[in-house]
Amino acid sequence: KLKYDYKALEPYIDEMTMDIHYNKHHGAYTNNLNNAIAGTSIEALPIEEILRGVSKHSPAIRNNGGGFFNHNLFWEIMSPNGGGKPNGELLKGIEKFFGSFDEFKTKFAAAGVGRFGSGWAWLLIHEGKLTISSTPNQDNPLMDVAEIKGTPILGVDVWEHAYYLKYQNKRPDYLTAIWNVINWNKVAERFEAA
Ligand code: MN3
Repeated sequence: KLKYDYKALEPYIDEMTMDIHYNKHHGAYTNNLNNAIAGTSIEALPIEEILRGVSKHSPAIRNNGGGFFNHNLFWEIMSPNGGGKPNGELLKGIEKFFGSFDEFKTKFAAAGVGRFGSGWAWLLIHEGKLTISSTPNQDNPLMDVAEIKGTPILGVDVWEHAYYLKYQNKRPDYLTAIWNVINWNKVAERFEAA
C-alpha cells in the first residue's frame, strides 16, 4: 500500500498520474506477475531472487516481475516530506563518486533523459561503487540480463505514464521536479543495507 495520498506529491507529481500509475500500471504488473508464477516452483521465492535469475524465466516474469519490484521501490523512495539533500555516508559517497550532489543530479537526469523510449534511471551499488545507470522497459540492475548489475538504491520511472499528464513531452522537467519528493532517508537506508 502507498504510504501517502495520491495527491500528496503535488505539485511535482499530480494526483491523477499517481492514481493511474499506482492502481492501473503497478496493479497490472502485480496481478500479471502473480498469475505468471502461480503454481510454479518460484512462487514462494523473494522477488529479488527471481529477478537475479530472470534469464531463465518467461518474458512475462521479466516484464511484470521487474514492474512489480521497480514500482515498489519507486513508491518507497518518494515522500511528501522529501527533497533537500542526502546526508551522512550517502552524501559522502555521492561526493566521492560524482564530485558533488549537483553533479550527481545532472548525471542522473542525463541517464533518464537519455533512455530512449521507456525505462528507468538508477543509482546503484555496482562492484562496491555508487554508479548511475539506466535500463529499458521494466528491467533493473538486479537482473542477470542487466548491462550494469548491482543493488539499486534509487530508481526513477521514465516511462511516459509517469509524467505525461503534467509534463507532456518534457521529460527533463519531470526529472528536475522529482528531486523535491525524493525521500533521502529511505535511499540512505537502502545504501547502508547494500
Ligand atoms: Mn511506471
